[in-house]
Amino acid sequence: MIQKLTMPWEDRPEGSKEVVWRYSQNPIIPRNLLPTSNSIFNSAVVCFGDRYAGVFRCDDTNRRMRLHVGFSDDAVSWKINEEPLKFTCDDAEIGEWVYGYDPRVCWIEDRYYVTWCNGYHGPTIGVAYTFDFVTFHQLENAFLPFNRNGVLFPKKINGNFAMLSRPSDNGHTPFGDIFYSESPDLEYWGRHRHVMSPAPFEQSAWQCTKIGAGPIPIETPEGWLLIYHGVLASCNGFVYSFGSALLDLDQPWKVKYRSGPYLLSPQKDYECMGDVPNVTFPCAALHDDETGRIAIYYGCADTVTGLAFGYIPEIVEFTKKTSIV
Ligand code: BMA
Repeated sequence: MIQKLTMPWEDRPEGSKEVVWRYSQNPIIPRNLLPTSNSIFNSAVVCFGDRYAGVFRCDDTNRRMRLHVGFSDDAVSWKINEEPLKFTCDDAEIGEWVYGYDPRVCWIEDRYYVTWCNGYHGPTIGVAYTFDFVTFHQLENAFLPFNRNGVLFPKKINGNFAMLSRPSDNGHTPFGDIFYSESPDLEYWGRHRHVMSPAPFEQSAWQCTKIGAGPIPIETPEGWLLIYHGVLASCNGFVYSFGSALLDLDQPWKVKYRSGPYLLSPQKDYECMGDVPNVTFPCAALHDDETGRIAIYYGCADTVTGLAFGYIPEIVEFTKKTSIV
């Protein structure tokens, strides 16, 4: 999968010192794009041949959490299938749909893998693959419940598939560390390693309650660039911002640097008002190795989808310069 030069882009606004800045046309996907959608957010997009494809979290007007497939020529304007995504699965017990949300999509070797928060006696990490975004083959759930934010690495590490995840509870989880696991076959997972905990409140409060991996990590000379969300428990409820870390290339559970300040926090109306106020939740990024440009897709207030831009080398520098490790 080669990232295209036509990825979405808008220059940093004049006078802005932000490392990551918002698209002026946000939100790019309205909540009611589908006749049956209550909200479309926390979604994953990738390059797909000469266009783009994605797996979208579309909660319907029954407020059921569903996944839908979508396509786009410019990665900004999306056509999303009205019918929910249906996985094909050899094992009826695993394939039984309960709910699904917060998908990530990752190209590894010869196909796209989807991971998502899958309802199986509580939330856990569902795994499936597709070649064409039409047929999705569902595999075994990666972990025991309860778990969320399962994010694959785009290549094998030490000969194994590798995934970050965030063990949790069956509710709104007032805690949460990021862990790393490996698997030879995407079925049996082990070598679980601790990656990082929430930061001390006095040091970096936006990430002091829980943290979770966001988009697929990006390989840079300085390590795997991980954009992750962090949560502050404020007197008005949880506030979801996002920041960045650099993980060791060979041993990605070792955190080399981790940003103290956030890259982006809920500040715009569409991030602060919606079904769940004050949420910016990144699940995907497109990037271009030649220009260093990155376009980050993030859910806004659990209602709509936004886009933010930056330069990878600048985010790497920011992560190192402000690091709290
Ligand atoms: C998390 C997940 C996300 C959501 C966030 C804020 O636990 O459910 O999908 O964006 O809460 O509501």
